[in-house]
Amino acid sequence: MGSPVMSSFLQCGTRPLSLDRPVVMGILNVTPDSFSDGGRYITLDSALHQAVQMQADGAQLIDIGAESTRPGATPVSLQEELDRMLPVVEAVAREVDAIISIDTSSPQVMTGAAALGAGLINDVRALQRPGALAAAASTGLPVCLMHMQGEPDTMQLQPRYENVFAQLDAFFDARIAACEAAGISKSRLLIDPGFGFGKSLAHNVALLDGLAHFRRWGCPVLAGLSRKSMLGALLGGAPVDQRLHASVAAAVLSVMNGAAIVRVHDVKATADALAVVSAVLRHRSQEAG
Ligand code: 7PM
Repeated sequence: MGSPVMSSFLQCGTRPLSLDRPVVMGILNVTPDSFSDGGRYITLDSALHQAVQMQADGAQLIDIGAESTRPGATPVSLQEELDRMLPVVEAVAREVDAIISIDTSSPQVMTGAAALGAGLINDVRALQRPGALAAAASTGLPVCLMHMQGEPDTMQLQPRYENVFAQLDAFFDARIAACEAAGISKSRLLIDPGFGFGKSLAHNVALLDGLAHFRRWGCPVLAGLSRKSMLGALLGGAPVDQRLHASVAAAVLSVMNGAAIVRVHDVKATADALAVVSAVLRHRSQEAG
């Protein structure tokens, strides 16, 4: 038996999040196009119900998002994003024993949600909107910086890289420097290569295989592959409701390759699979001592 390894954790507002075992982040969409009854807003009740279920199924983080980043989606106004998001953040913070992550690029949503008890900022635009760096800094919360090439409406048209790893390195170097200059220390940052965000299938596969590369900054790596179209493509064109097993495989590979957190829709299936992975990884670190 080796000596105990240093344990790692993130302070998410008032709550500590241990990263000693793989963490499941459950996805809670509060976009009108994310549910089938055609209603304009997801109901507070149904959002709460989903959050409670995800926590019971093993999600330690609940990622709440109100702005659809779907290619071709109509942009959401700030007021609409606030109106959808804040009541759900407030209710989940009060009722659910999980840390709330907010999937937003809007400074006003970051500060509003933080005041209601959110514990982590997840920004697919890596704090590049005007005012986002200062807003995120003022919350004191950890921030997930995701890489995206282009903007959601056009990013999948012709993704091109000279060298995808080198380009992402340069991006994260610059964003980490910008965060540090704004008073967000590296110990508050998470890194996410942004699967599907301006990447071809070959890029996505290379990034999944080489995920450990992104641990170079010493920040926890977050990976989101759940139900994404790259998995549909690998299955020969499977629709989104036929991607569960591929999503679980992708989550397992992510954690085997060094991800600390996986962002998923199917919490129970993922948490069960990761219990096996976690046992093997703990065995491995004991052997290494
Ligand atoms: C349409 C297209 C709907 C894409 C939803 C999506 C990530 C994220 C999203 C990710 C982090 C999805 C995405 N993906 N945040 N937000 N990492 N940090 O498939 O990969 O959920 S939205």
